[in-house]
Amino acid sequence: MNGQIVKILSNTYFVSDEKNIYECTCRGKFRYQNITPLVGDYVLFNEQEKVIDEIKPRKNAFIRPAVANIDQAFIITSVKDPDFSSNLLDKLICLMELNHIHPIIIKTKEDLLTTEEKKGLVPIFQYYQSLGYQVISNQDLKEIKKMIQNRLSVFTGQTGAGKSTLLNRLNIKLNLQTGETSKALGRGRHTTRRVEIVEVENGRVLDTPGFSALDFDNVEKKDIQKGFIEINQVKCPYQDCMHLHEGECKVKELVNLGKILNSRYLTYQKLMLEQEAKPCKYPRHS
Ligand SMILES: Nc1nc2c(ncn2[C@@H]2O[C@H](COP(=O)(O)OP(=O)(O)OP(=O)(O)O)[C@@H](O)[C@H]2O)c(=O)[nH]1
Ligand SMILES: [Mg+2]
Ligand SMILES: [Zn+2]
Repeated sequence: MNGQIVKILSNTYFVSDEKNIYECTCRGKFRYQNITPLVGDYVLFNEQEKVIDEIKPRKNAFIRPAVANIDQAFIITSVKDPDFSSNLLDKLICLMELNHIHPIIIKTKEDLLTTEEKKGLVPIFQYYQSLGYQVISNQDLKEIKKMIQNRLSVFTGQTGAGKSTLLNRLNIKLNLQTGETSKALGRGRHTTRRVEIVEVENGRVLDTPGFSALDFDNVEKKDIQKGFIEINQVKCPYQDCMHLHEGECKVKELVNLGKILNSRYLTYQKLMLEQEAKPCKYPRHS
């Protein structure tokens, strides 16, 4: 039978065929083949024996959190408590772009801002919109419900940003655990500890503990550019310009002119320099 893994608890794989959920085990062969089943995996399983026989090819896969086959990502971005972090937002957008997953920004906690503070953020979010990223408020439940239909979406973002809270509002039957931000940040860990697919309005959503340890390990320095779409399309005089130390650089010029958001360039620069500093994981033998 065909199904999808919706939750994993130690060695139990919860497989849904859209009607029922079966608590399955896995064939030992996966271990030898070095395959780790992930939440989101489409599988062939035996409903009598309750065992997964085969994992179908993946559209995409992440290591932390371990999820597969995502159609779209909602980056849950709090503007206060925890404070708005352009750095995290840009890293998450970059990671999604590199995996060919369309990111959508959902703002939370605008109710905690003064009118002045709110005004200050307007041009920033407008900039993201100008890049083609939709920006919606977590108050706009109708729009969000429309967007999650018939897809597998992931909710990601900082701990305490309000991912589980929003899911609970989208489906009042869910009753997912939510936490006080100060406690979550103080503990340095997420209220949501596991990845789980939940059903919302004909769509499926993955509640996650965020992509806190962002996975840039397997990303090549040159690829980071592709995650910053406005930077990637600039043609510099020097063809292989990394837009870092080069002299005549159009990107840096556009940043100085305010055409490229400075905070995004800073995140780009930081990521590139971090990649540069990393020891080569797979040294080449001559
Ligand atoms: N004022 C305000 N508080 C909110 C809003 N959204 C969420 N919260 C609160 O923020 C706190 C954290 O929310 P959670 O939903 O647990 O956050 P999370 O993103 O799931 O966090 P992790 O599971 O730790 O990754 C809770 O106390 C929520 O009530 C909002 O729009 N406004
Ligand atoms: Mg949560
Ligand atoms: Zn350049």
